[in-house]
Amino acid sequence: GTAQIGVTGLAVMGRNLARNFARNGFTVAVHNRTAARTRALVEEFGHEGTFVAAESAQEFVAALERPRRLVIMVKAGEATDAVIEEFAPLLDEGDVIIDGGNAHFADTRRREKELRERGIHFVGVGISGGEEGALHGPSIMPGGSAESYASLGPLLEKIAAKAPDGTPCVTHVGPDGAGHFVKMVHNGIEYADMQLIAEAYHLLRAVAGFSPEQIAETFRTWNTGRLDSYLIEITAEVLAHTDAATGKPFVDVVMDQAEQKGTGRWTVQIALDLGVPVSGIAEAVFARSLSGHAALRDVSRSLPGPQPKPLDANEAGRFADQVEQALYASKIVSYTQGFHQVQAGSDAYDWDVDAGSVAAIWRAGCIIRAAFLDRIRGAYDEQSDLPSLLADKQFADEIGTAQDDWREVVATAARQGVPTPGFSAALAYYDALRAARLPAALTQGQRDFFGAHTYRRTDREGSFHTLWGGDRTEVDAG
Ligand code: NBP
Repeated sequence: GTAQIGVTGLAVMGRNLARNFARNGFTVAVHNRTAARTRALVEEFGHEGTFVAAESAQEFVAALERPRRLVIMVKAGEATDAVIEEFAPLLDEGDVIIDGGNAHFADTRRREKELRERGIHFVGVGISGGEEGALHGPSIMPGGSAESYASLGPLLEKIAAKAPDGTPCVTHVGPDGAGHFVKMVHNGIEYADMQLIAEAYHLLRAVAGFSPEQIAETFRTWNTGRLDSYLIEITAEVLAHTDAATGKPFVDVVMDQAEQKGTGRWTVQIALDLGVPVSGIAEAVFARSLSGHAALRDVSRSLPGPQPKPLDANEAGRFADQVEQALYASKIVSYTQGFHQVQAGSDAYDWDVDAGSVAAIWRAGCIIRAAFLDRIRGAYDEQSDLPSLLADKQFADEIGTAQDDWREVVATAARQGVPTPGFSAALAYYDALRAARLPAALTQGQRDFFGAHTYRRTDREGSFHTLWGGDRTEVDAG
């Protein structure tokens, strides 16, 4: 075969990824279960590069240069297993199967192990940036063996997004499921970012009394500063958009029930398993599910509580500045939590993930791309074993500066009855970490009371139990 890479699964993502490889000078074998898609791709985009269209699995495999590199871009789940089972028997030792779908990292670990035992490299790759990213340069998060990255990396570096300093947004994240794990956390952080922006919007609308167009303008201004990011940019676009049918702001005619495809939920599920407090991401996932409970919201609408009273113009401008501080501080916290989860996954599965490299490859191509990520990369560059982003002096200083406004915004939201689960959870996380003593001591006492679960003491080693039902003396519990 002559093709340096093959792509099977030519729906929107696979097609754009294949075109991206071809536009970068690679010969690309293309294949799809339904051959009409393969023919359509070559007819429409054949002029963009060198494609080898394959109708059958055998033809596809034969078209590939060895060791073969074969990208699967099909619907995540059973389809991925079906395609692997179709191709694996046709491959030779040392060939590389790449799954670019949104797989759960546990599935990737299972597939990698099974294929490794058959002599085939399996690389689970997180790809972020949607269809545009796939075509013009996504952020790419490959897992799998170091050996497979040696063969695959140079191709991925060509097609990946480039950070402002020119570095390709791809790195070997770590073995087996590390790439898909990091992609999952990326999506969790994306949920949190979106929720925080939504809360800022809600406050500017209800408390500052701004119109959607004014809020778009505010976000455009924020986007020239430290909040400079793709999500803030598109938020301004959405808010400035007018619905053609009604002439109303677009945001006012869209049903206020958020949907989700599930990667944010995975992040929280896995965080629970790993015991990582990703409260910001969890609140973002729950906020979407709450919004979808239409019947529950209907019966709750008449519950007592304040109606927000818009501020006068002077106060509104000052409040908007405070909201910017609250948004920025909350964003630092949600990235702190996300990076904690990356670290915890890396420790649990022995991946040795380099947090700074992860921040670096999120700087462009993906949905959470932002100037901010270069700051995070810088923090890890300075100290690669940084225990928490909040341990970075600059981030700590910035939160320190923001905190009065942040507290004021959360307090105002509570007084005016505007829900801000993201801002509030982030602030609670921050204050819990700062606390000299937590009421967890009382929790331990309660657990010992009803379940003899024992506790440790501040002044001595060991485990202890108090005889709560008896004379309340303390006994050594080992
Ligand atoms: P879809 O997720 O809609 O999958 C459609 C593709 O899967 C078609 O090529 C279809 O072939 C193929 N397929 C299915 Br369905 N079942 C199959 C089977 N049993 N055997 C062989 N092929 C099968 O495509 P997509 O939206 O392009 O996404 C592809 C992957 O990329 C997904 O895992 C997705 O989660 C991930 N992803 C998507 C985005 C995005 O923005 N859309 C972003 C990042 C990652 P057919 O043509 O014969 O039906």
